[in-house]
Amino acid sequence: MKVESLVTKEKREIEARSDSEKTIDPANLEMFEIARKAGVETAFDRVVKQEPKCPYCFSGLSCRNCAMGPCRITAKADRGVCGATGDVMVARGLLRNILGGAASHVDHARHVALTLLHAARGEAPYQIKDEAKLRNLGTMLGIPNAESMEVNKLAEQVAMRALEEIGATHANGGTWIKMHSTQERLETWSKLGVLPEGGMLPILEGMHRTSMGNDADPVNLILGCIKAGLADGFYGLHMSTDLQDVLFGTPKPKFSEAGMGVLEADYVNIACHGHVPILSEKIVEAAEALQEEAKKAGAKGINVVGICCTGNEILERQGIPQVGNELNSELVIATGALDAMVVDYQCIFPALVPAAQCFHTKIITTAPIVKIPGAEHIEFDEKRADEVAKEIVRRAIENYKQRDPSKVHIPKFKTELLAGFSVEALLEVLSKINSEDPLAPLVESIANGDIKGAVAIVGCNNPRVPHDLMHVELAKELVKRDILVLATGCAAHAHAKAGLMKPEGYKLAGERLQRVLKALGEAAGLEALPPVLHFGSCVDNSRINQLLKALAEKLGVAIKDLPVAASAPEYNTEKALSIGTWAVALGVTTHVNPLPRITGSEVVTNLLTKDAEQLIGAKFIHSPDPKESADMIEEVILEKRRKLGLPA
Ligand code: SF4
Ligand code: MSK
Repeated sequence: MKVESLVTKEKREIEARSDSEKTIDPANLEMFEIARKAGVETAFDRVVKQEPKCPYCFSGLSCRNCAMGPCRITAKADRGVCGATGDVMVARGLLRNILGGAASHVDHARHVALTLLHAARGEAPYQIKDEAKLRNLGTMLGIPNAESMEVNKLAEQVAMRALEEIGATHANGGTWIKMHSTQERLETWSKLGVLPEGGMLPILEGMHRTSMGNDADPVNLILGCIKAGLADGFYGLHMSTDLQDVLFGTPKPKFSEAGMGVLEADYVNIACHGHVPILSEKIVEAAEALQEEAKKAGAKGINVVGICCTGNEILERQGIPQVGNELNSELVIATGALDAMVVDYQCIFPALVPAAQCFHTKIITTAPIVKIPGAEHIEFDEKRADEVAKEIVRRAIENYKQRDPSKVHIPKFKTELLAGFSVEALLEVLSKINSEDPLAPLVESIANGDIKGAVAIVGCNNPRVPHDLMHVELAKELVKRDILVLATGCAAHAHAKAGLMKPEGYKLAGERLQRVLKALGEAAGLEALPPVLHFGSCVDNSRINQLLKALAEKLGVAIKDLPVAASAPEYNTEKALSIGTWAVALGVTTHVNPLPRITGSEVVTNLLTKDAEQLIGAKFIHSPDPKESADMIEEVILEKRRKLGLPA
């Protein structure tokens, strides 16, 4: 379809959407009217005001990388002022987006590594919660005596190695990528020249090569995208998960609840929003310690709830209930029951502040790189973590007294969920069926077709797409076809709210998958395992690669040959693009929606949606429709099964 037609079609669809077509979350639906009456404008309103979209930006055919521009490709101009073609603009724009995503995750990992370092040196009030994981990491990193060294000494060395590998400037591929990759992948990346040196260099190099007067080869720029995606996957996602598990514990399955109904009318409600558990874990502890102070202020206690990925982090380790994902974040404020929203970094809408100004809610920013005019800033310093967390919780308690009960409206909707599926936890469940060889039952079910394949549904919400609809309908379509779904990020919130993460949800699966879920669930002392397994936050996509690597090595095949796929069906962030690129680099075909800004270049579109398969064994696919997306994904899985000689 021509760009102009795509732009017009999207304009028509977005402008015509009634409230009930904007979201499938009943709590959001209930809150729309209340928010409007209170004067709260949300992303659902603003997305309409952005229509129609600029067709040049929509298709990637624009550039503002230097002051000779901004430039765009038009009927009379087939090059920018410097001579950059449309293909270059598209490839360069995509790479810059991926660099933004990779930088976010690598900086997140750097923050966790520094916290581990301070904790190990006794300078920050955190303890090592998973010593076995630390020792295992130390061994994989080749640190001598990692098995017996004093725990804090080892933690210091692991943290230093992490920081060195993030900052590596010349060694080709550090240990972090090697310890989490199969030999086949390392060789493929090496041959393509995309093995990252470390976490930061591909980002630095990427910014350099995309500035005016540098890389003008779209193919070479796409290789830069893969390199940046790999830097993200291993020095962002994997490193964050590894070190967070060491500091806060490796998740184990636990029940909790999701939906706006987790807010409590008589309690001090504090929502943690953002991405790192470094602060939110401390907020949970401080809230526990200050319950009495809240009672003195007239509340029944303190209720901490989670939003987005920091929510997923405290859910998977502490069982904290989830009030919503990204497109719930503004409407949660309109309940009038939120006393503080504490944010760290990433996915924090600046519009939270004007929304909060219509109520008594305090938006508390904490990161030196995330300040919003009108928010209260209480700078977090991990060395003073307990003190700062208590100060924040006390601010929420004080603010409870400002709450206007006549403005409180909490939707009743909430649903049970089971979260905390780390690979270690999954193996523990599987070992109840086969203690000698825990992966064997999983491999057997995949081989005989009881599990036809597995799909990771991940990523954000995007008001250009009806909220949660693609996440939920795609998952339902897949599990019905005996395809197991693993979910992270805001996708996981959507699945939880739709009941796909509670044991009874297994009834939504196809008959053969139902049998497996029941057998595994019973082994774990449950009615069944849910058909969508909660694998954590966005950085925890690393856990999915950990599982793929284990399965590939067990079966003696490459990851690219496994009957698996991934989907980010409502993505919006640059991080989702870099994670998607990493997934394709791993050999996992990845569905994305909405369309990335690449349609202006046939060269780039063909590379990513066709030629990538030859180069790397996987590609990007796109469809805006859940049923059609499931058909495309199922076809990818069936093709892999055919190649492996497995029954369909
Ligand atoms: Fe225009 Fe080239 Fe400058 Fe981009 S880098 S704004 S295409 S002159
Ligand atoms: S929080 S990156 S909106 S998933 Fe990880 Fe949600 Fe996407 Fe942020």
